[in-house]
Amino acid sequence: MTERPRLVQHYARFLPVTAATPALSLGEGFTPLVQLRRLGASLGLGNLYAKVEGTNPTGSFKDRGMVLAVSRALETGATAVICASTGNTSASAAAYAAAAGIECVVVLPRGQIATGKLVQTLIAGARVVAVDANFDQALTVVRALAEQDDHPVAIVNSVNPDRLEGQKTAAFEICDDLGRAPDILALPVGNAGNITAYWAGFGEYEAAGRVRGRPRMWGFQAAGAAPIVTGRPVERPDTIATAIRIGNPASWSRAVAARDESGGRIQAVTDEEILSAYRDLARMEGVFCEPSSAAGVAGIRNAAVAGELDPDAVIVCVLTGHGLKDPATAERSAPGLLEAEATVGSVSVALGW
Ligand code: AN7
Repeated sequence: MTERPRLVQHYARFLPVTAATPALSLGEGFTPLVQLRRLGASLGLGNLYAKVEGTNPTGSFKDRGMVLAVSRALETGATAVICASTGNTSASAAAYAAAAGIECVVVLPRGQIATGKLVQTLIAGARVVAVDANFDQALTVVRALAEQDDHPVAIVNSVNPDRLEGQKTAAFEICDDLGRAPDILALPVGNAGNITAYWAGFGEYEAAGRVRGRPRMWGFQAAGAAPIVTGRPVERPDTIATAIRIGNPASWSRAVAARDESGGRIQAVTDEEILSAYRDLARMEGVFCEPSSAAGVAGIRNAAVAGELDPDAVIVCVLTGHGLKDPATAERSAPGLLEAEATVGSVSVALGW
């Protein structure tokens, strides 16, 4: 069999791996960079792109870091991984733990996980504990559990540095595809690991002489869960974008550093703005992401409308997860069915032809 390149091997010189690190892979990374021609034109932007992370094996960017975190957990002799999650981390952890043949334990906020993510986690055999609490409280419990000495368990939330190391690879791919660094990178911010990882990735690629310059980092939080924007933790975060319903991000200070060192911004977008961008990505570009993932596009649209963007700027929006993760929100946001009888006449009437 001819082997395609594996993500961790391809970028190994930038990652904490050695010959002793188990080579685990589900085919993560190398995701498409899609030019958003129609949406870009509607905003007066000639170089608007989407990094479509929903094409990863479990349908989100989390696989980039999880492949490394689980490989390294194996290397150090862990027999289980544990995480708190708003859904995508758990789906990814469950899949890579299954492939590695180790146990996966998940603690998550009851009733707040999109259906696709929950069933992905369960079908892969993870043991899932639902708690009547939010993500931040679930993460606090998981961190304490991981520190107990009597269980050889590795925490695979983004407080695990291997997660962020792996997630840097998305920045490398964007630079490789564009042949340069973008002017602006726009992305949703929840626990703030991804913005931290991208900033590190762009910095390392520049330092290695692969590109000149680094993008400004533009992070967007949902208005009901925007602690970095308001400057204080949100006790009861609330947004339709359940993936980023996080009130006290673990990588808060590093996200602020990425913003400030890059001359960027971290702003809030409303649920209406998120859903509008989510629908338009599907209707105008054929790109179906989950609601949270559209936060970057919503933020870019606000900036374009405010006249803050150079029409020629190279802008990449990271679409962090696949639309099929959250069928309920899709169903509520999409047009309904037309009804007809099974005759040419009746269908024509229904279509208004
Ligand atoms: C689709 O799965 O925190 O700012 O537990 O699933 O790095 O946290 C998910 C986060 C953006 C935010 N988009 O990234 C989890 C979890 C999607 C996500 C984010 C998440 P970070």
